Amino acid sequence: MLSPHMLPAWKALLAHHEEVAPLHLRDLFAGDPDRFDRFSVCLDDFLLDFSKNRITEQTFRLLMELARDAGVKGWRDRMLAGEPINNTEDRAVLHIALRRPADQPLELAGQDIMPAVEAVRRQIADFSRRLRGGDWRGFTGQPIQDVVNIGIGGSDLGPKMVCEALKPYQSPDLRSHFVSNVDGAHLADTLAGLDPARCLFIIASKTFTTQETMANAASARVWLVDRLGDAAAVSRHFVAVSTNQAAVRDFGIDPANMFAFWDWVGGRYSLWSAIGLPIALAVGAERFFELLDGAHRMDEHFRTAPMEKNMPVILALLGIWYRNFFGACSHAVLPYDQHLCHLPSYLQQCDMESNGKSVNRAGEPLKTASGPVLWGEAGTNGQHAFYQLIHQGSELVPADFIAAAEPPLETGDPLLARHHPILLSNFFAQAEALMRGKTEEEARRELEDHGLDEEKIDQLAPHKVFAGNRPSNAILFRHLDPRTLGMLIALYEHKIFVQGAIWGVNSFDQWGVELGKQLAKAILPELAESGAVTGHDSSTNGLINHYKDLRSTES
Ligand code: G6Q
Repeated sequence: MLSPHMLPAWKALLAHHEEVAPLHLRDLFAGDPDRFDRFSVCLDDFLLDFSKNRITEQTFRLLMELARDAGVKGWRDRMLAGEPINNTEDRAVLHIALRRPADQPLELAGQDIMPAVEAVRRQIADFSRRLRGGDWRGFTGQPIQDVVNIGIGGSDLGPKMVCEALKPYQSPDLRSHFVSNVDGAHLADTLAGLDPARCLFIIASKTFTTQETMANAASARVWLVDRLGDAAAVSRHFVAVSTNQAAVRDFGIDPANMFAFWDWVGGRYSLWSAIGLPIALAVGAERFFELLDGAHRMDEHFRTAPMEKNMPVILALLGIWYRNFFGACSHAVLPYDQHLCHLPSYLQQCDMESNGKSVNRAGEPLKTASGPVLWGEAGTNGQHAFYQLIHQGSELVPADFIAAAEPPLETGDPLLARHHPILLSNFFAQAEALMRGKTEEEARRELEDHGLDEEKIDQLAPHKVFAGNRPSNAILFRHLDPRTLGMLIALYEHKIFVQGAIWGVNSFDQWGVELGKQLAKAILPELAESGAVTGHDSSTNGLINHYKDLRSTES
């Protein structure tokens, strides 16, 4: 397979990087009053400002050429047409079908998949209406008050992030909980204080074999049956979301209470499927469908907008510019929105599991770097924690700033309105500070204004200098409503896709998570056996044996 570094545009970018690296964003802005207009795109009220990036018009042209040389359009069309682009698992990648209008057929292996998608949507809407309306009741006849989603990875992070993001739209009568960790503390802490008669458990697992989820599901069942005193209660308190009907039945869940999805939906791309059931229960099916509509809006933008105006393509190319030409190892996601507090960890999975690869689709070692470490935190907390490194550290950390211009519509709370301008002033200021920096001259002048003597100024000035020239994107929309959230998530999904296409990796498998699982399976029985283990390396043997000693002696 042709490595991207062999493409003419890549080579041109390498040479061009030498010219751009010394340029300062401050000067680029000073020299071009239209820079914002030149380097920003709008879709409805959703704005992407990418003008604070270390690019010139020539950089932008070359990056677009790279996308063309790498055949991004072709890969996009193959994905949208349902070709099995997940080649190591021989699967299509069709999460876009999950947010597609039902009356637009989409064929996979000669069959229109939209009727099946629509049937599950109707099942979700029906169940959500019954549960939220109090028609679906627990075993003792009480309405449900707590929904506990048990799942992990893609069966947890998406719905958890979205439920938090749409908190202002949630019904106060129904609380959402998410249990993922196999550490019993996660389940025990969640269940403490819950009334089993008013709990609904959603067992969310594509495979229905995942160790953590199955262990948590089994313990939740014991907890419920012990407290309600009848195994028959399971059918009123457990539903499943899975592709594995046989395993769901074996667990004791009536297949009538199972919500299906399909192997062409990757785990980390599955919140749009029945994996989104907790979202529909929390905010209502209509809101869930608005989320799908928003994602579809972005899908259409990705499909039809010219590359130069295409937000996912632009974000992807900028990421590649920093990763492969500036050697940036990480990328920060900084939502100035408390309700987006789980967005960084959600995107961490979506991005790092998709593009954290070191062989290409053909299994050959990559000759370029691939996905960076993605991290972040809701603003303004990060400002008082790690922003120091982004401003003055030795690493270049490109960042995405994300904010809504207004607090969510649904909340009439004046407290939010009062705080919002303070929050947004920080959103604007941090990106500006990263870009501009503070020169030595400015730093010295400030110290002089504070009345410091020459010696103190000489001593402090180097610490007060900010080099600036630190790139960022800004995403600004009106409200964090379901539709806008759908657009935002789909934007990142497609960005990740475009990057994978350029690096030549399969963004839709995740073999890297397998080895640890296999080893844990082998180690679990060893923990129960008496005597020392000897079959591993000396470190693993030593750790297991120390664990056994600690467990066999009293503290
Ligand atoms: C995501 C991955 C992974 C998966 C979990 C849970 O793309 O495939 O995070 O979602 O391992 O898997 P199950 O849904 O099968 O339990």
